[in-house]
Amino acid sequence: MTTYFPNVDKIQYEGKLTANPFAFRHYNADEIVMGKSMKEHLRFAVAYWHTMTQDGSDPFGNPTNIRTWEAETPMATAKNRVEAFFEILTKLGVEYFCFHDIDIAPEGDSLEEFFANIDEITDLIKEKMDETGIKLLWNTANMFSDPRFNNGAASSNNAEVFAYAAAQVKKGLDISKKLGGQNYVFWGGREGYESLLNTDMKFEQDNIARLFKMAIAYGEKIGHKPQFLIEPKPKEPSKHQYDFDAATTMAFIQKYGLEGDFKLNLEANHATLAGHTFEHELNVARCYDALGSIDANQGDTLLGWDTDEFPTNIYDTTLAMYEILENGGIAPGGINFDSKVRRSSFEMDDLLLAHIAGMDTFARGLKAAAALKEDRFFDELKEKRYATYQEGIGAKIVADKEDLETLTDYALQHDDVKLESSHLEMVKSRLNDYLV
Ligand code: XLS
Ligand code: NI
Ligand code: NI
Repeated sequence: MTTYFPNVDKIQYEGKLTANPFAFRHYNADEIVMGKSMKEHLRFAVAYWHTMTQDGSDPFGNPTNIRTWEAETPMATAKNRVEAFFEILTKLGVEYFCFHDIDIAPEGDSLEEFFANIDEITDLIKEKMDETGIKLLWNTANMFSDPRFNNGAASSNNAEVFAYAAAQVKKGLDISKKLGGQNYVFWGGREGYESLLNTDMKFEQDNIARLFKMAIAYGEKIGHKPQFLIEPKPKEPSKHQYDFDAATTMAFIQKYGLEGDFKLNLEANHATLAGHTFEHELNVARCYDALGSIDANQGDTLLGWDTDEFPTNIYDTTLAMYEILENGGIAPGGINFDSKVRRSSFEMDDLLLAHIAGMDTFARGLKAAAALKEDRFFDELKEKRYATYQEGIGAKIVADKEDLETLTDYALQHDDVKLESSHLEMVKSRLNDYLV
């Protein structure tokens, strides 16, 4: 059997003092944190697109990545990729993966050929899954790259495009069933508009909901119910995407009565593009009991686009993991590295090194978040901050026993309101103690 990473064995936990770059320094899969192993908490997944198909090109430069799986024909390359991908997963000890239909199989010259290619490649993937025990976290249909999706997929002005997208979603659900997919994602890359001058926004959104309802109905028909997820993003490629952020997407989900079947897949870099922190988006989702899964990466605050960098910021992963602990975990979702190596990290081994960095950063986040939770750090802060609702008039307000008239009587007697300082600088400094 060919190995694509001949210099690297299965990556082990060696502790933070190790000099071995191909070792985990913080991620110790079986270590128990708050009653659960790290791997159960984190449910890491590798993204097929960034890891297997991204070539390092950008709008100003040619591909840079050296990828030894390139072969004579697209189908031969696709098959090599499956081998290499499972080698990566196995060596990293990652148990889940995610893909778009076009990542795994060449599109060929017709939809029929595309579907046949998908069937052949998913047979191969299934064999590998059975052999290794690796599972499918989610798959999705790429309904944004091909020129036919110029004006969107379900939100396209052209009904034939809608039909084409529907066929891709049907196939996506068929392969989800075949591979035991735990979730199914919709990211509406071009479900938005370029100009309101020629756009019927309500009609387009009604159509998106129509496609989602068809997906629910088809899942029921074939007896396969993955958790459906919508991945919000404010812009790029569209100027304005309908699933702008968690709150906007929840309004959509509620408007169309999709709460029972849909949750959110939240991505760190999309949060920052929307002008939010990642933890804000996770917290919004939790308010609606709709935190489904996460796309782990990080953006660059100096750049205004989706740079999809591997997460290395422990402040961010700590606050994200805190939200996940508060959520009681992320299953059946997971932590998918929707992250790509920088253009200058072009060697094969960088794929492993980058994932090790991301996994270690999340492991540190998990440990810090667990300590914050065990110490009741945020709980105590918040209990103190909202203490006036624990007794007296506050307790009556939250018990819904007051109204505008009774509160006016109260306020007239108590108009000398005293506030307490938040001491926020001290709080942030104490939080730092958990990060190192
Ligand atoms: C792009 C998105 C995409 C989704 C899956 O910005 O993050 O990769 O995760 O279509
Ligand atoms: Ni994503
Ligand atoms: Ni993204």
